Amino acid sequence: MAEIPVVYTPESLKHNPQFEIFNGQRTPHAEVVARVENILEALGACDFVTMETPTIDPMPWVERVHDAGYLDYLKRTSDAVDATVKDEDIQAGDVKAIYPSVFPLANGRRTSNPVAQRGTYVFDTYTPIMQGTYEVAKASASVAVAGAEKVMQGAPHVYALTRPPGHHAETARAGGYCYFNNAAVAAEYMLDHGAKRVAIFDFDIHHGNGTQDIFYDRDDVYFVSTHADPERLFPFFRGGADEIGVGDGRNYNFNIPLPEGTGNDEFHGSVETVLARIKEYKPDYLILSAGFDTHEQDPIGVFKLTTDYYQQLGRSIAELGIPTLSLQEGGYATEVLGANVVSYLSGFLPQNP
Ligand code: OKP
Ligand code: ZN
Repeated sequence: MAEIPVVYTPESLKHNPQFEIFNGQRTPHAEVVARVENILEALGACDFVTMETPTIDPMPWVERVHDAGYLDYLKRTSDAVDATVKDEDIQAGDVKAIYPSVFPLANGRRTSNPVAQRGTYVFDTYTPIMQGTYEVAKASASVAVAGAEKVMQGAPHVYALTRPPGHHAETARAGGYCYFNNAAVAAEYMLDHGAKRVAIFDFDIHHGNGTQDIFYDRDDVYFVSTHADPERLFPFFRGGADEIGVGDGRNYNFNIPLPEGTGNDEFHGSVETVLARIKEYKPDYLILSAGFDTHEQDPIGVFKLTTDYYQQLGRSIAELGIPTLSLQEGGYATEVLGANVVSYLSGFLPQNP
């Protein structure tokens, strides 16, 4: 039986963001531990996966992707959350967390004030920094790097259960539940180990603004994304079809915004367009930013894809014949997330005649 290697770390279970601030209100956080528990349960009942935990230090590649000031800020801040947030300032039972309050003006002025830095290095009020956040982000990036290593060692398809997710994290800013950009880190690892061209297809319902930002002026990484129209959904300020890259990167960024209500057939039409473009690019490797918040039951998504559809998606990707690394991004319909991942992965298995 063909097997799909899965890379995963129990460190992911330590990440426990409790709430988002939305409309000034405290609302339950969508990116919860139960997500990864549900995926693990589904994979555990699956006979075609082999599980491993990573041992690689991802920092050499994280440092290629992220700004030194940002990494320093995230480390300093997450190491000091327990001391910074006073016991009397949190509600009983809460995990201490730091959220930004003030965001930079467009005038470019910089300041070292810690309150100002919170908004300099984090772009929304959905992405708290807790004690240990830096370490858990590093563990997630290490899952991505270990997955990249396995693909480069010859595994045709690898699934890396990255949590926290990564595609919204820009060079110098966290946001959208993301701290380190796992897809970008994996791509840098591949390029550093001999790959000449890497394609990234991001099919999460949210545009991968971070990944786009990181590779916007480069032609060695082709970033392609299908997502809900940013007029409708987060991250709002990126994801338009007119964003095609700059300089050497011109025409190496390809966005396909789709309307609310997009179902299997319309979505798959766009997937075929995307895969044809990727084929033309002739990448050595293909990274998938695999978000399942396109599912019909997703509480924060607006598409109508079904669990069965993800197998067709996986199969079409596999038919390209390019070695692939799938990285977990979003997906918040917690009870069906594992089933969606398994359906997707089953599409990569050789087909029985
Ligand atoms: C992260 B990933 C709902 C607001 C949520 C943030 C979405 C982040 C998505 N309370 N907005 O791309 O799945
Ligand atoms: Zn998403």
